[in-house]
Amino acid sequence: MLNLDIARIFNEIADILEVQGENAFKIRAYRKAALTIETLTQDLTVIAERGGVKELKKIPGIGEGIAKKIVEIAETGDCKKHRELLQEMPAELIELLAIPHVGPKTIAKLHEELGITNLAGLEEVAKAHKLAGLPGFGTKAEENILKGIEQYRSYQGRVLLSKALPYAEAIVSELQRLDAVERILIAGSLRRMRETIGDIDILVVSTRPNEVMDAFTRMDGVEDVIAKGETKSSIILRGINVDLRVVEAASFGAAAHYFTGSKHHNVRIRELGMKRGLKINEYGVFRGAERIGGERESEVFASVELPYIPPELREDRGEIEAGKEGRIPNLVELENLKGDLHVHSAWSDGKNSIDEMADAARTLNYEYIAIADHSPAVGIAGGLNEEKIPQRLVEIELTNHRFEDEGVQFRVLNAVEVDIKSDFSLDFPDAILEAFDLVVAAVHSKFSQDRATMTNRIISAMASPHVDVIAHPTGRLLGKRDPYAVDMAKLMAAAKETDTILELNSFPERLDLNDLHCKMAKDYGVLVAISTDAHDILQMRDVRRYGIATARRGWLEPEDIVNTWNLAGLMKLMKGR
Ligand code: DGT
Ligand code: CA
Ligand code: CA
Repeated sequence: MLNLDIARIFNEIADILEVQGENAFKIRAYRKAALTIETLTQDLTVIAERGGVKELKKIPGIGEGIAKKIVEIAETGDCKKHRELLQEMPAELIELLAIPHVGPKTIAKLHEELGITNLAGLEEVAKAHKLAGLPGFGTKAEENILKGIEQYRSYQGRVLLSKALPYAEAIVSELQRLDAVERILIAGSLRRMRETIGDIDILVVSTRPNEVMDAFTRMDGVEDVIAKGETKSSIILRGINVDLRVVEAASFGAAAHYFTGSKHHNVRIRELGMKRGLKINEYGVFRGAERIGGERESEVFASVELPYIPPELREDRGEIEAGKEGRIPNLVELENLKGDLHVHSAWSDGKNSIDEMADAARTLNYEYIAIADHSPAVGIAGGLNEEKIPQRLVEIELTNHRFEDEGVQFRVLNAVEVDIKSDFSLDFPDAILEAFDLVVAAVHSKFSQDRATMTNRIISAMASPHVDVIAHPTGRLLGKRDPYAVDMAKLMAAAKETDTILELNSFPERLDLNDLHCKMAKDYGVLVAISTDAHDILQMRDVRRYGIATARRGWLEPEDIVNTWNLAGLMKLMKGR
């Protein structure tokens, strides 16, 4: 069983316990274990088989009780507690947690008072206005739930990139072990790193396709085999559709190009081929009956006189014209990042100390991080208030002195994520803001303001002489919350005018700026910060890849991104400092 499956079991246990109103401490233990397991690099079942409970307990976040359950899962493939809980609470009911505006308490009430067990039931009572009568519910709550159901439906069938990518990578590493597999590649929207994924496409080169297909359809987690053939098979794996195609080595490049898409990009390439009397398909590039290329992907591009185009650009958004004119951008890469301009510490709602965040950043080869804890208005427990600012600064300076003593070139920046309130004011006065090295500002409330108001609210923050970066500029949460109404062109123009940096928040449910906004920022000459908004050290490391992918889809080059600059260059950009 994969680590991800085990994590899913613990998350489901936590969900059910939450709906049952169980002890918060217990629930957190399961969630924490799930999170640890998701990011673990070793195979948990192997650890369990070799070292049992004793070894498992050495993993941070895994205690006695959970360690025992892991051993049970490793031995039996199942967890008794999980099974029992699923009998008490139907899985369909728990799935309702994925609907925006539906939390565990709501579900408990719906279940107890109205006997609701699934989505159809919930929608029926909401439409019949039976919710508004329940204690603690009003017409507003009912409207929100109906809206939530709509949003949930519009994303159904597509999953977040961050969910599909680890599954695809697990499939690749499993199939790679087969002798029959000569080459393997993730294709489709996943290779293009779209923010959501319809299905996973995998391409294999093999001369023994039957062996590959047998292994593929028998993998752990396969819920259904939809089709099984010599060249193509299709399965449902943990709720996600996966297509596998096997081709011969001579077709690998052509197939990689074809199955990477996008469809619109492919159509354009095929047309260019036709103009040159060529036929381009998933088997190769042909002039009449003669195959003139197709083993390598670059041969497909070369056949129509184009340079190699990176997968993230293949959306027919100008990449073909750019290729013709030699303007394919030199896209930013993970290795280009020199720091992170938006992370949290235990001084607000982060989990790690400043020291721990700084040490972790050093292992990523960074030169700086900005600890941008929340201002008080956000209302989270322990926001950074006026008393804590100097206390926190002492800690930041101690960390910086330590690095100086060690002769290490690294700096922790004294930063803040200041709230842009609904009345347009910032949550700290200028006298306080000016003392920070860097000020990140963001909207966290009254998301429903109209377009003109919200646009002006953000622009007024940009006009502050202290605000350097606007964080998550549209506030969207994929599948959960639509972007707030905001005039992006006006924001871009104002950012340019005020020399304000726009954040690309790398959280996979945010990716905000999105890919199109990144391209727009480049056109406006607005600089972008690829930030993680990490609340612990693992997030700081793991979330970056999604931000980088989105920046690449937005055509951004290293010089467009402020946190690829060195510290001296970065500090020159900061307003009035
Ligand atoms: P998805 O799965 O909805 O996130 O998006 P894709 O791009 O992965 O689309 P998918 O899985 O339907 O097909 C994989 C690739 O196969 C697609 O990117 C391009 C290629 N493809 C599929 N259908 C067609 C087609 O009708 N014409 C052409 N030229 N290519 C196609
Ligand atoms: Ca796909
Ligand atoms: Ca597909």
